[in-house]
Amino acid sequence: PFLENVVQHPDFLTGAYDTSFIDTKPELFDFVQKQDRGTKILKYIGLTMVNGHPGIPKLDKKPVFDDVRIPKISVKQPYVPGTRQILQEKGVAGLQQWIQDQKRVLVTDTTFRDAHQSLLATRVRTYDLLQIAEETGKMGHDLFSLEMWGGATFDTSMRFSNEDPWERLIKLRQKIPNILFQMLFRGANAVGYATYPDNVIKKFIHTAADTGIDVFRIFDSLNSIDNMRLAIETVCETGKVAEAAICYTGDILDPNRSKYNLKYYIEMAKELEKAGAHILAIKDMASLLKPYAGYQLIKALKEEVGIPIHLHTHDTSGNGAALLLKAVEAGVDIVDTAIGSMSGLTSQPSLNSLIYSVEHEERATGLNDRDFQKLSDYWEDVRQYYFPFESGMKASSAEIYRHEMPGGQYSNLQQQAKSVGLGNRWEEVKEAYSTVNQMFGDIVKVTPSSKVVGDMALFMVQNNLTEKDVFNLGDTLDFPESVIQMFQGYLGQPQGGFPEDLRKIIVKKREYFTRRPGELLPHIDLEELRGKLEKDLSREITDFDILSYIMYPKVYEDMMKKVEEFGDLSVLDTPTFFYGLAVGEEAAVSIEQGKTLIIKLVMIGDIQPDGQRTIYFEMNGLPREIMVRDSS
Ligand code: 3PY
Ligand code: ZN
Repeated sequence: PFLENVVQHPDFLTGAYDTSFIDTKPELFDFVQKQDRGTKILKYIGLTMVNGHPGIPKLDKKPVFDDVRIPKISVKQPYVPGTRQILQEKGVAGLQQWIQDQKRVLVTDTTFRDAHQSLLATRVRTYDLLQIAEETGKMGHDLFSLEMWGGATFDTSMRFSNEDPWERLIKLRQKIPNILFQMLFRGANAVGYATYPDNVIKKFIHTAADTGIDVFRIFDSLNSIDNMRLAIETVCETGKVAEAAICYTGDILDPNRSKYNLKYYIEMAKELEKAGAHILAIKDMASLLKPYAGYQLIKALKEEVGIPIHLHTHDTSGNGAALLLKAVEAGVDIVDTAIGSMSGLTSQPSLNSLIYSVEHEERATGLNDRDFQKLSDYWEDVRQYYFPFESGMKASSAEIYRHEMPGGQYSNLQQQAKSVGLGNRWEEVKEAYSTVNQMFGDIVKVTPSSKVVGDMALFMVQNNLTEKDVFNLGDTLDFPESVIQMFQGYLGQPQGGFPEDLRKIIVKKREYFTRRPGELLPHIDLEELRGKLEKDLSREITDFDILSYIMYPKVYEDMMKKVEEFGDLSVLDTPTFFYGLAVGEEAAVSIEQGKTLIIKLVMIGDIQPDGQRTIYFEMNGLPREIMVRDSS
């Protein structure tokens, strides 16, 4: 390694050295860590070559991808001040006033969060977000916000990408200083699937606000306002924007489905305004809000509440663009859309198409279609890398009105079904999803309640159970833990409560309660936890670590083990991360500012009797061999 350092030193390469070369260059002895990082990365690439990436069927050959088109803009081009500066300069009330003063319809771009959560099982990596971040900031300065965090991204970045979600936030913030950053926050469930103690909710919001989140879209998976109040109040304390959501389910136009009617939503909206919300979101997570229903709902809300209205929908039904138009006519203030090539189907309707659909009209977006086309070109290219995570859905589907599965859940549940061997029974899983909803009393389905419905649907299909079987055999069935807990009251209460007969069958002898679950959970002593983690992991533990650990203890620990084993994998380009290298191919891996490893795969050795293979690489021109276990 010492010799490696010498021959690679810039002064050595240019000949600018004399006899004091070694004495004056202590960095030449700095090889232990450097070699270590390189070795870890080689080991990861070797394992990926031999065994494939977890969750991706092993391919014979690395796929060939088109070059990525990155829009050419000058690094000197300044960032035009945007909504973030309005919030910083005028505060929340000033921002609210500014929104109300706009004639144009304002636009949120969800590409960095919900679009890939909905299309690609939430797998888009920080690398690909960072590569387009500066361009997005510079070209997208007229956007209202970028939804770029929260929802499932927090879990999946650690679970599947080995990435710290907080680092993603910090790095994106550095590159996009001018547009409001928006996150999806699951109320008392934060960014997890369970209810967390009140002190954790407060700590999470304060930390996220300090780290760069400006707009918190807060919802509750059963539309329980009691579960949302603390989050709304805490966001208000931070000086950031509390956007409270009504989750839309059912059909306000259908006289036979009166549980969630117009009156229900208007009352909920008024209560959220009273609770301190600065913006009201209509969260149509499953693409159920039909265009004319949307018009009626927004018209009524504009009359009944004084805060701006932000519409979130998915395009699963194919009626998304029509809904947006009707919403614009009804006076909606802000709408969610995704960049063209990441839009449609289970994702949001297309931002690029919206620009044209209201162009030359009074409420035109003011966004530059050419710039957004360039951003769309980038995502079209990058999306190819993630092909194993595509849902296979080829066209919009009106069956969504029947199964009511949220867009963000569709591709994720499909992956979950595959992982338990139900890939070829996906049709049955969707059908069961709808049956379970009715069994549960027709509830709002959005994370985490939607995950519970999904878990129950998988459970029924896996065990070949009908609705009748569940009632007849209930006493003998071990229901999934998430289902038991929801019926115990751990997510709060749905409109009208849970059906009593099913509760008895599911909860059995366990206790259940109907109070706000957050009230019952003891606070977590964060400093005690910090001490414990510092001891266990022998390193300094930040607030980020503590919060990640509380949300996902096992996922966090597994991520830390992988970081220990492979180092920081966020530095790898996505094709290398998922598919390794082709023989003879080179990857330039920038491990830190000014330090790049050039890694070339030379050959994969034959499998040995002990199951090991030797992988022959070159790293910065020097041969390196790595032994990895072939698990085939
Ligand atoms: C999430 O909570 O992740 C969602 O996207 C809900 O729609
Ligand atoms: Zn959504």
